[in-house]
Amino acid sequence: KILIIGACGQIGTELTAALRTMYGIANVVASDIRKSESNVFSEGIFEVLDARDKEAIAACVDKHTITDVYLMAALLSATAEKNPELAWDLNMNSLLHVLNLAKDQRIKKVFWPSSIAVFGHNSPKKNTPQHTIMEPSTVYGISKLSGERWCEYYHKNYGVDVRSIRYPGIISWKANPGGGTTDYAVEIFHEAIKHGTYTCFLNEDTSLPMMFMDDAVRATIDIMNAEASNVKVRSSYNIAATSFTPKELTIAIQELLPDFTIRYEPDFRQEIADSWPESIDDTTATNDWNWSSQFDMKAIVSEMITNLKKVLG
Ligand code: VAH
Repeated sequence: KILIIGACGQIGTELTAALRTMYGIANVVASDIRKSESNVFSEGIFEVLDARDKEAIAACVDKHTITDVYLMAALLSATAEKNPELAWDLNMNSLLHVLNLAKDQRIKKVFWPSSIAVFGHNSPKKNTPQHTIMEPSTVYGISKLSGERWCEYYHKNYGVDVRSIRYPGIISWKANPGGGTTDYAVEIFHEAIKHGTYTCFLNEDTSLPMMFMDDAVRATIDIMNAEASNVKVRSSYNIAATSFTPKELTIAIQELLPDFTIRYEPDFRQEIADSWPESIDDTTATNDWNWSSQFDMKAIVSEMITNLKKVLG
């Protein structure tokens, strides 16, 4: 059985729905520090669970005979800068609790999300390689780079079957992101439809790697289902779909919403974004477990506007 920790987050919500469709609702236990309003959780098992509580996680694993854990709980980049100690505690200790359960063979498999935030100012900016200089300057990036090192260590020294992906900014309409720097790329659609205008917290030419949620969820399930021998990278895999700037996104939105206008008021998140890559090389993931993205920027804009028009009415 599967346990998703942090199931109510942006990725967790859609991952819960996808895994329940795939494996049956009774075989996927959702958990988070509190239950969200999403109708995804109106059926199936939900456990209130603090990802920092080692005993509570172990008890949940035993209660539901869990074999696979998807650990999606974390403070994202912007929030983590405001709460460094909490971010380190949650992002790091939750991973060590789950890795130790796998080391003690109380669970069989772990998925843990990393991020392009593991790269820093002196990493190559364009087509950032799978293996390169990594000097993250954010609390979130430091916790994700440390987590990658622990994942590789537990695999190498204890044979733990942990698999990981470096997510780019994720764009979705079913669940909102919380406290990230790439969140502008979700907020902009809600504001465009509701108010016809958006004040962007990054400047117009900030290019960042981005991905539609459907691609991210498929990548997550695919790497978990890949043959263990094909998962050669046990730190975390680069994956990519598209990269764009707020200006490029605005032009694409205006093709469908011609009256949309944008203003730019960069805030503290500009410095975070400036430390990250502009684009990612994901050749290794393609070679090892056949990864390929399906949604480019135009497709993302169409999906977001079509669906948000229905949801927002
Ligand atoms: C964030 N959405 O903005 C997350 C992600 C690469 C971005 O890590 O912090």
